[in-house]
Amino acid sequence: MKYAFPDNFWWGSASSALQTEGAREGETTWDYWFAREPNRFHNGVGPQHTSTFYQHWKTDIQLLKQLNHNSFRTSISWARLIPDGIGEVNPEAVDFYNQVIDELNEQGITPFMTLFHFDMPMAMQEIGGWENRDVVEAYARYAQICFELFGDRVLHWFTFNEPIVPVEGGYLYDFHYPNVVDFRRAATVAYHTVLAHAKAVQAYRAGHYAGEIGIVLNLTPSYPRSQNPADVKAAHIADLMFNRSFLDPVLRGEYPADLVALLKAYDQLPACRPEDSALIAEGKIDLLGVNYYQPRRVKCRDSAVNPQAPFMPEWFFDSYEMPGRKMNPYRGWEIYEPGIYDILVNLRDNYGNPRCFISENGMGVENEQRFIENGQINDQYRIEFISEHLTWLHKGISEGCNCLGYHMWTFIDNWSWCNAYKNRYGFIQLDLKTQQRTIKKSGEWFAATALNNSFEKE
Ligand code: BGP
Repeated sequence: MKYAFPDNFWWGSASSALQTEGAREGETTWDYWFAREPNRFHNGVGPQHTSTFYQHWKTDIQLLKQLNHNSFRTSISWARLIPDGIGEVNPEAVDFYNQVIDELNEQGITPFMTLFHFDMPMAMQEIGGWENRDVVEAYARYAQICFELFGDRVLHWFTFNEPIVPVEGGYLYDFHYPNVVDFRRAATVAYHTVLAHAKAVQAYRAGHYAGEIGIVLNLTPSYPRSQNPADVKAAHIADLMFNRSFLDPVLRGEYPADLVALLKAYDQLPACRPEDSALIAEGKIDLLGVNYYQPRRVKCRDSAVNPQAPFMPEWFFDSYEMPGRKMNPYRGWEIYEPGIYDILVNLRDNYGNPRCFISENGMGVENEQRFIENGQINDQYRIEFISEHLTWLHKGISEGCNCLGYHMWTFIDNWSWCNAYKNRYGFIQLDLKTQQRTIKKSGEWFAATALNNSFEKE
């Protein structure tokens, strides 16, 4: 069967500044943490060992062209542009981003720009990071500076990438700096991120720029183990905490009432100011990026909560390991292709069918060299992964979902936070020693699909 996509469908991939650029001035929390606890990073490889986009951007953009991308998302590094977060703009950073943006446009590849992809300038973290409202102001200034500098040529902006992840990693589950475990502080970080988002949207609207502004959320559909009311309630609470805590403010302009009531009941609400709700209402977006990697399966708890334990989302659910689930064993994530369709249908039916696109989807695999045939990685599993997801995406579009494109994570194998280079995601293989780039089979498959705006599958 042939799966054809709408005209002008966005075909591309996503990456981020910190994971690709290397050679950075301006310290981030990642540099600081790595210097102190290198053992937290796979094989002790830190954020300075990234895929050298800062040097190779021009030839890398040629490779994007070879992959027939018509669009590409990366991020601006706040710490590169404004090393102390709040002061002088670094002219070299302005030159660098200008060159990248201009080259992308010249090559017919529409740049999509994220303003914050997990990379907090250390100077901002030192004053409390997202717990401090001054950082919200500093971010709003940074966003405004980006719009002024690049807004004439970048027409698709994203305030944040996966804003729930720094909340989970940094303040609940100890996999990002500052390694705090404290729900109330986590809720404050999440709340201030929403305020920062809304301030950036406000500034963008006030500047009457030519393009559009949105956010990228990692939506993990919450599936209950069964239709038993206790399981259904567990899935509902997980959905409120991990999806709707950002989805509702950015699409509806307000928080779900039952999320607020739940946090209030457990005395976990952040400090709010009366003027905040009007600001949040102004943060409604034009375009939603959806990152989809895995579903979340939950069941009700089997045991009582230890009242002495720190308050956690898991007070309300246990994760559920569905027998027979398909796994990506390298990343430990379930692969569930219909999830992409369920997300789109939920957006269509419950959120007014917003303009959206798949901004990340991908499969990290370890030791891909074992698949080399005639000098090229033959990653059939990735082609299978993409085409299966695309058939579900296609079904969503044919049923009226407003999905405008599909971007893969990622372009060239890049540095993956604490996993460093353990799992490879790229269309293009990176030789860490020589920095040589070689297109994988999946890259060729994607290039053909993008060119034809369609693919064939049994
Ligand atoms: C997303 C992030 C990316 C990227 C990807 C793969 O959550 O937006 O930055 O890293 O996941 O995940 P990981 O690198 O953790 O394997």
